[in-house]
Amino acid sequence: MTNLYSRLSACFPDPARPFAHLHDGTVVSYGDVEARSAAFANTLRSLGVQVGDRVAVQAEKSIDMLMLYLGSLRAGAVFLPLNTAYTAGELDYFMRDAEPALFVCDPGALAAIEALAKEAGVSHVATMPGLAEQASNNPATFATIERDDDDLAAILYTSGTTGRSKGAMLSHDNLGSNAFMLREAWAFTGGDALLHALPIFHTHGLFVATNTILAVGGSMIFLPKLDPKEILRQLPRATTMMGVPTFYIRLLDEPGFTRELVQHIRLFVSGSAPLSADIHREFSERTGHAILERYGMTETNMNISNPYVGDRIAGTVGKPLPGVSIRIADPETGAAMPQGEVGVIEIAGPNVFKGYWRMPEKTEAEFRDGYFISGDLAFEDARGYISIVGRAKDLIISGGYNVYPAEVETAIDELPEVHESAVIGVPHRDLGEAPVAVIVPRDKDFADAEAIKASLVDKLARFKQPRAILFVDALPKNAMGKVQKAALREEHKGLLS
Ligand code: MCA
Ligand code: AMP
Repeated sequence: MTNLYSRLSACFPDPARPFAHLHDGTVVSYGDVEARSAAFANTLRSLGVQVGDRVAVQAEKSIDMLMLYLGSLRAGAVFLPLNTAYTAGELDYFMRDAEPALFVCDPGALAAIEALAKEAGVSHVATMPGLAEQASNNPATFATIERDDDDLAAILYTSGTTGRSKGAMLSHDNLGSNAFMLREAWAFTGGDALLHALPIFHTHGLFVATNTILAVGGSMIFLPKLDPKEILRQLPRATTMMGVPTFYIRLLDEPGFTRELVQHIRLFVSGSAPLSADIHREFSERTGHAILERYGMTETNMNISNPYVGDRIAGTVGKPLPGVSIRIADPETGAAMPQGEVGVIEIAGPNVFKGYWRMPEKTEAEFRDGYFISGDLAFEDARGYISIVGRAKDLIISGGYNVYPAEVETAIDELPEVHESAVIGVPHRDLGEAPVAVIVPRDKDFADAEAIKASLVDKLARFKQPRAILFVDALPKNAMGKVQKAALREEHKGLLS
């Protein structure tokens, strides 16, 4: 039994038990999960989606989208969720690269997506509500297709240092092994009610939160997005919550976020970006709860975590999770670093992905001795706790979304007004860090930041667009001609605070 859905559904409780409490008061039961996911699997079949075909989805968060995810697993298809912020130009790339058999979008985007799909050779486009309606007319039973451990369950795109996005191929066992391990590590039970305000097109909201709840037959309070006031209203019904650091920063800004409100909560989890030790402490002083910080990646799911029982140490991501092998390696040679010294985190285990979609050379380049090279720099202390101190990769994480400077620089450098540019991450209280562009214009008198911003609107998702644009005569470079980003980061570190 290796189809992820079969493994999860073996843990489902009585069909009458709730799986999701929706914003409008609707309760989705485990019986509904079984029936709706079957109906979506039948719908995929009726549209000609075959085992191994990609089902791409760019749609607002909804329970139907989750049921489509489960239906896709059951039909043996490969689920491919896409950030709702992606622009047409970005989607064009994903369509051509992934060649989905079906692209599912929001109704408002249908005309634009159909035009793109035609160009890219994608034969079927449907809207999420349209697909849901078709599902309502399809049988509510489906014999889940048997899959092997290594067969693909999902592809999630992650940007790359060279600017081209790579599709991380995740197998049924990559996702299954991680979900079943996490339920033990974080002591999830069928009595848990998880406050879910994360997007469901990324690992955190789709796999870490949802699969773990399904693996214990627990329930979710399923919210469309992060709305701190709504979180305050819903917290009394929850037992646990997962979020990126921005979630906790915004909750701390709410005067109504008090110790009394959360005294019954058993666990707050943070990940996807560094949680500052200050926020960890402030949260603990306000609520009495030590946030459990953990470390993961799209390519590997969850790797390292502070303990459920034991000290959760601010500024650390904890210890390797069960079954996950971590080494802190010399970035050049791969040799293990002595304790206390900084090296690159390398990861092996059943959680590690099957490679990048149709990029065997890139895949090979990112593995060493069977370990995936994360690009995150860290050290281990005498107690075995790991602290992440930086990144060997040029990556900015804004509110939990990854922004690769190379991609933004390419878009900026294409503009006729620009000679060259450097994009850096600058500290931002709410988002952790945010992109800032430092531009050398062709005409030294050009300094129209708004014009540059306007030119990027259609090219880059909003979260990738620079929060500030600076004009300079020249970029600082080393003897090799490489831009000294560290110097730029230091110079502009106070810009957004
Ligand atoms: C929205 N905007 C952003 C971001 N989100 N800009 C920069 N960074 C962002 N993360 C834009 C909006 O388009 C809007 O643009 C403007 O900022 C203000 O929006 P706001 O209302 O503040 O946004 P929001 O809706 O409140 O969203 C902020 C958010 C959200 C709650 C932090 O981005 C979020 O839910 N992030 C979670 C991401 C996540 O799940 N990451 C997990 C990746 P305008 O001004 O034009 O209107 S998985 C992962 O990393 C690994 C595997 C792991 O370890 O988990
Ligand atoms: P993604 O590609 O979206 O999966 O993002 C993965 C990256 O997020 C990692 O390589 C880290 O740089 C970062 N990340 C995730 N969790 C943490 C954390 N707890 N602390 C610091 N960085 C993190």
